[in-house]
Amino acid sequence: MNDLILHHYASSPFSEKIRLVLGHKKLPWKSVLVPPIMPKPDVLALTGGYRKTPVLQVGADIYCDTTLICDVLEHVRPDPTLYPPHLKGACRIFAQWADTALFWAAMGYNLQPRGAAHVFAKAPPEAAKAFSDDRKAMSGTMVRLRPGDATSAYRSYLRRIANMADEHDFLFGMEPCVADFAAYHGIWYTRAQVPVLADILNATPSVGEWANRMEAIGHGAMTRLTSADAVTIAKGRIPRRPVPTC
Ligand SMILES: N[C@@H](CCC(=O)N[C@@H](CS)C(=O)NCC(=O)O)C(=O)O
Repeated sequence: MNDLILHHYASSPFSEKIRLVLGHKKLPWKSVLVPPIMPKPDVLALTGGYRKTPVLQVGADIYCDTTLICDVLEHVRPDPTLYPPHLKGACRIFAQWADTALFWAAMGYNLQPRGAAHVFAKAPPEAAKAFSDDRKAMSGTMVRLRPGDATSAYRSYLRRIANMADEHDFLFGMEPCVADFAAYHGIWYTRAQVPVLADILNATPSVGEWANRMEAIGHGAMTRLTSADAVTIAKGRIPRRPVPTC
């Protein structure tokens, strides 16, 4: 089995989703830190143009998008499962909602001016502008929620998650499934990256307790690798043949 190589950066919420899945499945992994903004020559060389984060590399195979990466990791180590049989449909549909509606509400709230000022407080002044320009260029015509709308939506979504966390340790039962990992990462950003805005969580204590349980899963056994070494590994391996999925 080739090593699992995650191309990611520390403050990336979708990367946190996968770091925790790796920890939950007790899969050892190699960490390649990538730039949060363009240019990303090694990432693009591996992916053929996809620039988002994270990306999973297994030998010469490159997997883009965390929904696919979760499936790959489930295939590599089925136990503990991300998709309990009786919840297979519900947890995937919930995860899709969490990775989109919940994520964009959370990030619209997290990166309102006070949050962005906190994130870039220790960076040179041009860093905030470079980040904002990069994301505008990446998003094209996508309409982002205004901070006030994002705050209302986030608050309401947190109440819905609290309804679930009030009932059991994790959202769908006593063990985490893909729904928990997808719901957690935007909330992780609030707690870990913009603690100045974390008071929004005070109204839903069970969400904080659930988030503590998610955080406790940890990232498992990780060792570092340079992106140049990752490219060399990809060059030296033969890609697997695609397998049909259903
Ligand atoms: N649908 C994608 C979304 C990934 C995503 O939007 N990641 C953010 C970082 S958390 C990103 O790519 N930002 C731009 C970048 O890193 O270049 C997935 O599930 O992997």
